Amino acid sequence: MAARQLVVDVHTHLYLPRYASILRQRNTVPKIVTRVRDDGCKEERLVILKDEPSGGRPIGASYTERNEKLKFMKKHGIDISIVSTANPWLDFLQPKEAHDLAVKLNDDLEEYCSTSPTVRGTSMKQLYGFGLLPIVPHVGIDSLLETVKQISASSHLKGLIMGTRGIGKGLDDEELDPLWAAISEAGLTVFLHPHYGIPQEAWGEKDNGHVLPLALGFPMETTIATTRLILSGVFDRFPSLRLLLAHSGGALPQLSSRLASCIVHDPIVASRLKHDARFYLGKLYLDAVSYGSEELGFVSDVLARSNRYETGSNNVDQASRSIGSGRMLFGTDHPFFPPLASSEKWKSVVENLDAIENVQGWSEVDKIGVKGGNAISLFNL
Ligand code: 5CU
Repeated sequence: MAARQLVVDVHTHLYLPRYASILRQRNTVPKIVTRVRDDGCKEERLVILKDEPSGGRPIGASYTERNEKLKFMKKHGIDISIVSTANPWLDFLQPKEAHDLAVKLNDDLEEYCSTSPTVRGTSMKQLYGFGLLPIVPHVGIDSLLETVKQISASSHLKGLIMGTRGIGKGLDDEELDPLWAAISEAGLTVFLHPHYGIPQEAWGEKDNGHVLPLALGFPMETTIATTRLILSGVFDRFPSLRLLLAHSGGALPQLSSRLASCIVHDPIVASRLKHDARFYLGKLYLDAVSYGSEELGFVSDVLARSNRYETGSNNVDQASRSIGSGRMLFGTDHPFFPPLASSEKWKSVVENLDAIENVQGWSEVDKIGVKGGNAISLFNL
């Protein structure tokens, strides 16, 4: 029972030293550049997004050093982190380079996690990881399957992080079916995470800094990629596929009934799917990185309602609400969104924990689940 009350962060990133050193050698995005500040000191800056404002943002040890991750966890009362390489993963590499680097980074990550301290009073490690696949255009499926095998043989890697581009045609590409089969069979969880947002023209000409691509572009990318997966019938072909969506699934929960209605009115798509679109939402896992209790409550109700499409029951009562919250997992997005001023705790973390605490209608058990118990079960820690 004590283990159920641990806090587990499922959305927390890093750049392993091997990866950071590759970014330092690059002249094009993604890259790490060194510049001399006005005070004469040198600083490294990370440039990963297209049109990144003001030449990138400072990148410090929090991105690369394990000790910094552990210090951050301690400061915020986080017992376990399931760390993942931050975007853009291996997207900028050719297939052979991507494959070789994925294998090395997966070994590095296994080492990073397996040699981490244990959680006091348990045999669990403080760090587990999501591995990487060389999922880049024109990569052979064998290369992907080989890496799935490597990840599943690495006892501290509990899944893999993936962007939305697939091998060039997105994740609804049928050529990826053997990959979904292998991932499902291995019982690994796919952490689906955005990087590209939506086309820049949507943001207009005003200088809004990084706000629109991050607040809206990222979640819309996840929304679109997941919707395409649903429409392609992937969840009918691979019903045990476990997908964890970043940023609470973006706009998908809000749009799911509209999606269902559009499908019903489109016979070609409707005939392709075995279930109402809302059924598939109940098969997803969502991180709880949405910074507000109302949003978390809404999302868990939407997930709970999916149960109706499975059982035929019309109730959104406490039991089915727990089914909804049971698919949501605390995350921080560390080391992104550092505090603007040096403060004790990171606002982004405090807000996400407070949001969980204050959801109307979640029982104490539901909250303990979202903070850590759900992750312990999902990843069999
Ligand atoms: O602030 C950002 O750019 C990001 C990013 O690139 N990736 C991420 O996971 N969170 C924030």
